[in-house]
Amino acid sequence: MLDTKIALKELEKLNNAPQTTERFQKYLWKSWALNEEFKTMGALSFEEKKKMGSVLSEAKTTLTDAYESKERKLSMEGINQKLNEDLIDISLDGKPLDQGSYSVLALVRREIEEVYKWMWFIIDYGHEIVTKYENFESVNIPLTHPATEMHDTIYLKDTDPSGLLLILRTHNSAHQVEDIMKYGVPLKLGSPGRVYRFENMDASHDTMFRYAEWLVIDKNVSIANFKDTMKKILSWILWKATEIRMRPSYFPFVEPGFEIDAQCTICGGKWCSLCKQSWWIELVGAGMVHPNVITNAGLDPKEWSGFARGIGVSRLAALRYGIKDIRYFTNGDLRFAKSFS
Ligand code: FA5
Repeated sequence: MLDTKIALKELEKLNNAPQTTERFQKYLWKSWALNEEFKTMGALSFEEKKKMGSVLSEAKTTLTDAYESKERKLSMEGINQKLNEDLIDISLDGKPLDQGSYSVLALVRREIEEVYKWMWFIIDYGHEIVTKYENFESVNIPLTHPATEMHDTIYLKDTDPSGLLLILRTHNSAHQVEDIMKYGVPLKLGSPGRVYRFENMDASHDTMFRYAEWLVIDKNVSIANFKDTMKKILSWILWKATEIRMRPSYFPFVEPGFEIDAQCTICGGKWCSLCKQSWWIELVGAGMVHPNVITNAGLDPKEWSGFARGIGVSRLAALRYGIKDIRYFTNGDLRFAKSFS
């Protein structure tokens, strides 16, 4: 007869889960001694059968329970061993991930957008490809103006569906008429974005630079309104206290027109490539919106007036961070790009 104690001892010796299952199935279950014992019961009397049956059933239960608890134990041990092997020591320094960073220009643009929002301006980025008409004629720049000639403007080979020449916008003033018609009046509109010019490059001139346009159309808008908002914007974005000067200038789409310069915060006028020893850096072109632009937008210039300004964001960022050459912003040098985030 099967000795349960011997079978239990054998089970105890096994120390891996697959082997235990195999042994249990082959030896203790399918062809195990118990089965043989059950087979012999046919020849026994009723009383003997009853006795034997109860002994064998108890042995079967004991062995099955022992097997199941052994299997559970082994599988827990297996899991624990795996966990120990895969243990990650979180006290060790990890490998640093290579993190991206914002470019200086993106940081300054975001701040300009904050100022727009703070002053309740709608923001519309416009589009970098515009028709020659939008860029020039819609804002009262006659096609005979030198700015429309090839040396200032980058032309595309394509035309728009109506056959108008396409160019890369040279300023966001190109959207003034379209935006007045799109949003209606009164209007306070901010338009930041890249602009493109066919330029001789130097420390303060690039062929692509960041620009931000401000346009206000309302009744009775005055130069005082313009000056007040200009002061607030520059003191917010420039950080450093620096002298600002406003001087008369000419743009065909304003009357009168002004330019605003800031004192060079980098060299204080001694010498640097950005201001070229002139002390002043031109930052803004501006003026009171020309009646012809207001008429082009379908409004009566006797009723509606406004001011507009275009800020050179690349130069503004250079002054703010003391960068001597705006071409650093776009030359792809990661050491420069990463040093501002
Ligand atoms: C204009 O583009 C006008 N549209 C501004 C304006 C808007 C006038 C609304 C009146 C009413 P300007 O060409 O001066 O103006 O350019 C505006 C500013 O962009 C300049 O003051 C300067 O800060 C900057 N800027 C001009 N050319 C470059 C360049 N090549 N690279 C970097 N910044 C430039």
